[in-house]
Amino acid sequence: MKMVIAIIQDRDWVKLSKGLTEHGYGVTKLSSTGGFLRQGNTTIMIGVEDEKVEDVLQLIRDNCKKKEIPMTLYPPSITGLNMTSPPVNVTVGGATVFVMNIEQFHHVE
Ligand code: 2BA
Ligand code: 2BA
Repeated sequence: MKMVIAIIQDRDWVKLSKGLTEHGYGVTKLSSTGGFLRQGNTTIMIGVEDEKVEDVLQLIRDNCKKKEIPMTLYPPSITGLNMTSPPVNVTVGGATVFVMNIEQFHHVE
């Protein structure tokens, strides 16, 4: 058995959890914070049989693609000026994934 731990963007959680549960996987979500940007992200834990790891990774790839979103870097609230800089495309998304061996799994009734 493996434990897949993935750090994903908050915005990808709803779609990914839907995909995982529809495929019969158990998943637990933790609210987390990235140490570099110090912004919220989402950490998920998925306990799966070894042979299902690749399927889980594919669901993560399908639902956590990197994407370019337009962002205004210097809004008036920061510059204090009554003008907005043109939006620039910023790349966000993807996932950071760890796969760990699990020695034992118990579901206590
Ligand atoms: P939940 O995901 O909210 O699941 C609550 C209950 O719903 C589960 O109870 C199970 O009976 C059912 N369930 C969950 N996912 C399902 C699915 N894909 N298809 C059909 N039924 C599903 P428990 O199995 O006792 O799990 C309690 C909580 O433990 C879960 O809350 C989840 O947070 C965590 N969990 C369970 N299995 C997990 C796993 N393999 N990996 C990570 N977390 C798991
Ligand atoms: P990513 O590498 O895609 O990482 C996204 C988030 O995944 C990270 O958020 C962190 O919460 C988690 N993460 C990444 N690598 C990890 C690891 N080895 N162990 C545990 N957690 C890990 P942030 O820390 O806020 O980082 C956001 C983005 O900033 C990163 O995207 C990366 O592009 C950049 N970055 C992070 N640390 C950096 C550093 N020391 N120097 C330069 N750029 C950095």
